[in-house]
Amino acid sequence: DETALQEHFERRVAGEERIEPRDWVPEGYRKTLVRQIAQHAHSEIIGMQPEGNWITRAPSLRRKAILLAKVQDEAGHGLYLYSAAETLGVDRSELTDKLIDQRQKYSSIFNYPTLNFADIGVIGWLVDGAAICNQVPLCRSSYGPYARAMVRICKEESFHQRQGYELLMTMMRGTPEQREMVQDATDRWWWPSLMMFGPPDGDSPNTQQSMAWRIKRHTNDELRQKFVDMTIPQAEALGVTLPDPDLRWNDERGHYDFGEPDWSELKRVISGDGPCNEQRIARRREAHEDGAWVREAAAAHAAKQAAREEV
Ligand code: FAQ
Repeated sequence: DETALQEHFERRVAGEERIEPRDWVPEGYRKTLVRQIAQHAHSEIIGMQPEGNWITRAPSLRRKAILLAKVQDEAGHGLYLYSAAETLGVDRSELTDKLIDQRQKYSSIFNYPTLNFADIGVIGWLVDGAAICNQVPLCRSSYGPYARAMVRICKEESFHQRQGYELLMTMMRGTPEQREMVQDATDRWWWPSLMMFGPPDGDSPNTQQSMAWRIKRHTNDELRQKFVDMTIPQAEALGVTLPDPDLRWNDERGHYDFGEPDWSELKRVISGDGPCNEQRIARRREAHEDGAWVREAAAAHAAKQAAREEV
C-alpha cells in the first residue's frame, strides 16, 4: 500500500540510491522535479537569446565560431533536460506552452540585456561560473535522469566559463577603453549573478523538502557563498573590482563577507517585470510559431513511416 511504498522510497533516498523513471515516487517529488527540471530547461533555451544577440557582431571569425558553438550547446542542454522531464510523465510541448504562457519560470539572469561584447565574456565568467557552482552538486541529485544529464552539461559549462574568462583576459590586455568595458560589464552582471542562486534560505519555500529528497544537495545561501569565495580571486587575477563595498575576507568564518543583494529586484524580475522579460517571451513565442510547419512535417513523416511498416 501507499505507506509501504512511501517508506521504501524514503529508505532508498536516505541510502543514496538513485531513483529511476519506473520507480514509485510520491506525487510531491515528481512535481518538484518537473518544476525544477522544466525551469532549468527553459533557462537554457531562453539563455540563447542574450548571447545570440552578438553572433552577427562578434569582433572576429574566431570569436564568432566560439559563440556560435556555445549557443548551440545551450540548445543541446535544453533538449537534454526536456527529455529528462519527459521521463516524469510530462510532454515537452506542454512545457513549452507553459513557458510561453508564463505559467513556468526561467532563470532571472536572462532578463538582463547584453549591451556590448564584454558582456559575452562576463556571461561566460560569472553566469556560467554560477551555473557550474549550482549544478555540480546536482550531478548527485537523487533522480537518475536529471543527475546524469548534469554530468555532461557541467563539462560543457566549464568550457563555457573558460572561454568567457579568456575573452576578458584578452580585453584586459587591450586598450583603456576595452578595460573599461570589462569593468562596466562586471558591475552590471555581478548582483544579478548572485541572485541566480535563488532567494535567501529563510525565504526559500522549496529548499527544505528538496534537500530531504536529495534533489538539492546544498541550500541557496551555501552555494551563493561558495560562488563568492571562488570568484574573488578570479576578479583579482583579471584586474577588475566587484561592485560591493562590503566584500572582505572573514578569518573567523573562513569565507568572504559580502553585501545583501536587492531581493526586491529579484522578486520583480521573477514576476515578469525585469528589463527584458517581455522581449524574451515574445521572441520565444515567435520562434515556436515559426517552427510549427517543421513539427507538422515531422509528425506527418513519422505517421507515413509507421503506416509503411504496418504493411
Ligand atoms: N530565477 O524555493 P526556491 C543556465 C523561483 S543556469 C527565477 O529557492 P528552488 C546555464 C523558484 O523556481 C540557470 N526563478 O526554489 C546557462 C521557486 O518558484 P516556484 C538555470 C527563481 O527550486 C548559462 C521560487 O522562486 N539553472 O541556464 C530563481 O528550491 C549561460 C522560490 O525559490 C537552474 O535552473 C531565479 N534565479 O531553488 C545557459 C539550476 N530562484 O515554482 C545559457 C537548477 C528561485 O516555487 C547561458 N535549479 N526561483 O514558484 C535550481 O538549482 C533551483 O531550482 C534554484 C531555486 C536554486 C534555482
